[in-house]
Amino acid sequence: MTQYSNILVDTRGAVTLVTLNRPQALNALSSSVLEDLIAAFAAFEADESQRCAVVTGSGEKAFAAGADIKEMAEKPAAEFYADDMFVRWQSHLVGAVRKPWIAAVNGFALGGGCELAMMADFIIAADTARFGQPEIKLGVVPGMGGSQRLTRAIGKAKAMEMILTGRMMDAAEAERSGLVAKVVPSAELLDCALKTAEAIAAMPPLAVLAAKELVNAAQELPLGEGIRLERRLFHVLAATEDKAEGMAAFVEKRPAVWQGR
Ligand code: CO8
Repeated sequence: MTQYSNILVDTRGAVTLVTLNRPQALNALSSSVLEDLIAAFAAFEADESQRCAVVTGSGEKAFAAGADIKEMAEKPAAEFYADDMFVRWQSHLVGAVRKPWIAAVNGFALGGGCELAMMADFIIAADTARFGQPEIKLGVVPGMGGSQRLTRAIGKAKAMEMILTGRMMDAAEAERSGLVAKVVPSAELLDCALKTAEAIAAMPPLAVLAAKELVNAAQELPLGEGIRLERRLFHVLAATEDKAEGMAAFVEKRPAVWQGR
């Protein structure tokens, strides 16, 4: 298995577990973390045996406390523009990944850490989780989608208040506001995220890809177009062997065996 410097990658059956591993810097997202994540996600996407991933942070304290401020502090504006810093997060961790992945958020998810969590298909949070977009306190704004994804997730009033004040939101408020799918005691976070990922990994693979595509399309498309896309993908899935198997298995009262075709 590939060795990475800033993350740990472990496969457990059909589930890939990725752990951000810079606890001394609260798992701050440096450009080397990004390189590792890009490689790990490409491997996950290409490996047919892998069906769902979980991303979490090492240590009790943080999922990720943001982009690496020490690295950014030294960076001239022209370099931010020339590198198109942040675009690769979107293209490699969102655009190029059709399989589902879950963010298991322990402790701080701030700035780029909150944005990384929101790139996941959904977030499961420990009761210790704290979310925030504190970039304003550094003289900037979110740069990896935070202003857009947070607003879609929790609505304009709360997102505006959080982004303008830089305050943190605790796990209970994040659940109430619709930012996270569920909150569990800290000690149960990884187990819960892995079990959820295993449950998804056991679903028919083509239907999983289509379901992810459709829910994500709802964030971008007008309702009529989204509903038309849903119908088309339903029709495509109706022609698969997995549809025949799933319905036959129900009628015959036996577990289905998925082929992914
Ligand atoms: N980057 C680099 N190092 C960090 C970061 C970070 N984001 N966060 C924490 N660390 C380091 C600290 O420097 C410290 O290292 P050291 O011991 O060497 O000084 C170590 O992690 C532990 O941190 P603290 O001692 O600060 O721990 P505390 O428990 O006292 O505080 C906090 C925890 C509240 C999480 C605090 O560390 C903090 O406020 N961190 C920064 C949070 C933040 O502002 N994140 C947003 C960063 S910007 C961003 O992500 C979006 C990028 C968009 C910008 C676009 C630019 C053009």
